[in-house]
Amino acid sequence: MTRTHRRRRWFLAAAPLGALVALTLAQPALAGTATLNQPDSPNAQSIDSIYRAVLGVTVTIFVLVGGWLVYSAIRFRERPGREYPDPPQVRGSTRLEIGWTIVPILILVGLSAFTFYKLPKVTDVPKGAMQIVVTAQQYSWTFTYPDGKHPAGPNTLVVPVDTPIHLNMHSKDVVHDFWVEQLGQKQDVFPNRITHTWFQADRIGDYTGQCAEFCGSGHATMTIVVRVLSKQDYLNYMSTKATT
Ligand SMILES: [Cu+2]
Repeated sequence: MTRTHRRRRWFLAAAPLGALVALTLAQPALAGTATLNQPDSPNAQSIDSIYRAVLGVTVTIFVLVGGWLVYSAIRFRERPGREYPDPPQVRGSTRLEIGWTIVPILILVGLSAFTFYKLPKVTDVPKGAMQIVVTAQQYSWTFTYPDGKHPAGPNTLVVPVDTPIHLNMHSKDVVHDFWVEQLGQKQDVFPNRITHTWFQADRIGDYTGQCAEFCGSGHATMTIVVRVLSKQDYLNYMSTKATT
């Protein structure tokens, strides 16, 4: 094996790891390019970056392995009138076997470490978040504010922009699942138990979501709208609602 060959082999082994590092470093520049919907909350952005890291590494491996396979199949195909001698018959290669054991382990350890690094940003509710009680029932959501009001009616949650919102959720009947994709993770909602999720919308506008656990014949109508207002608009909204 020549030095060039050895170098090329190491490059092929190191490329997926390099891709992981590059993706990790390039995250701000690539924001929102890999998923269908733009994440608009820190927890949703963390989920998106984990997704992009896994996608980047797996696509890199797929291209390298698939590319090598296609190249070999074309380059060494049988052609009429040409004789190819049998390639050298290799039996056992300690270096190769250690290599293809260690490289996948390093890739998996790298992806796990990145996931565990990002996970607290997905699950941990920031201190001082606005507390909202979410009550799920067949087939609607009720959002109750700290003052006990639920001004927007069922299925609509009105919140200020750039403010952490802590959802304390329970169900009156069966299992439901709160999911507004652009604002973060799915979270199951149970009877007799409180589950938590949070978000902090960084853009003004309406976000749509859906109960993500089949809960009966009206499940499809169990939609969610999170209406994000500017802080001033939110204050105006709440004061007009309080007087009416
Ligand atoms: Cu439901």
